[in-house]
Amino acid sequence: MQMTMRWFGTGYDSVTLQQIRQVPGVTGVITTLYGTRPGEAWELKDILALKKEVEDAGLKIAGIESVNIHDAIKTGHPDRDKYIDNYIATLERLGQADIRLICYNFMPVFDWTRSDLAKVRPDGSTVLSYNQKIIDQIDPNNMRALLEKQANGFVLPGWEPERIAKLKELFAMYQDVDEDKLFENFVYFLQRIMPTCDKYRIDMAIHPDDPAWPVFGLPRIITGKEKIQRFLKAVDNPHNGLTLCTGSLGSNPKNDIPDVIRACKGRIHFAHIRNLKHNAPGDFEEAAHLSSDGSMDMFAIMKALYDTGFDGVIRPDHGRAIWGEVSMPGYGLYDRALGCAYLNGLWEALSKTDKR
Ligand code: CS2
Ligand code: MN
Repeated sequence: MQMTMRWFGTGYDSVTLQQIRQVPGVTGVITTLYGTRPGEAWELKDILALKKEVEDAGLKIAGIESVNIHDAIKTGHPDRDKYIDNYIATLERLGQADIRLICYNFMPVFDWTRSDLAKVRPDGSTVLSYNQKIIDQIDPNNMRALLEKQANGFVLPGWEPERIAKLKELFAMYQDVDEDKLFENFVYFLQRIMPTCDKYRIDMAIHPDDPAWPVFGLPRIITGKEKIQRFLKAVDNPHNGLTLCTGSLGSNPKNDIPDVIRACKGRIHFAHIRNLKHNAPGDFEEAAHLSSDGSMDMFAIMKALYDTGFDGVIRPDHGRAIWGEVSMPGYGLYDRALGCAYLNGLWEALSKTDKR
């Protein structure tokens, strides 16, 4: 496996490449052209400039998170082919720049959803949390204001202000899109991009829905093992794969993550590893990566990856805000660096135990 950290780019991230370079075992970053909008074709020169900046700092671009998908593609709007052509142009240019891993999601309207971005834990750290009872009382039109207030001045990933500003129009676009329709549109998109992925050997890695159930009445299609297997089968190409995000899939405690890992052997191209603490059904908060701080068995998760021969890219996912750090919620340096050290330790123990 290749250990990486997510980096949003100069001007968008409080963490620097120089800091990431000093986290033991981290050799690459997962990044994006954060200023682009869903539906845009990325320019090769912008991709190459980003690549140069990362490489000048002694790191590599291990993959892109995300190349976001325009809502016309998700809703099957008559305009969708134009946006898929742009997506293909972006993939070609990334392929030309030798970047071969793309994380993206197919969630309607909202990317991840949380009810609080700074819940205080007993040790004084703060974390992102979700409580369905609170979400049920929120008008989705107020979600943006609620999250922005707690974003420490950063633009949140997937919550592009220009897009979210047109929330009423967005909800209207999805009015007739149920789960089946969304799935059909997803398959249509994948079938159109696969020839380009084959040509450049690009691995597409869909991110699971977060949380793993419908929110605000919007359909969700990547929520658990059966649905994941359904989409892997629908487009049965090794380049059509999964981002195994433990925090997103694990939001539903019924999802047995080691079992999902074993069932998707060979199709997991990217792993987001983080821990959650479940308080009650539909009520969870993020935790430190260490198993004992949350509800998940991180050893069992890493072991399933190890045992299935996972050799893809991995990153610690959201961390807690600790030691007074101010950053984009979930994306500070300190707790994610602790996460890297811990996950690297589990991996070293797994591989040395195996070899002896
Ligand atoms: C990420 C997602 O910060 C997060 O929660 O895991 O925003 C993820 O980057 C997207 O869903 C992938 O497109
Ligand atoms: Mn994730």
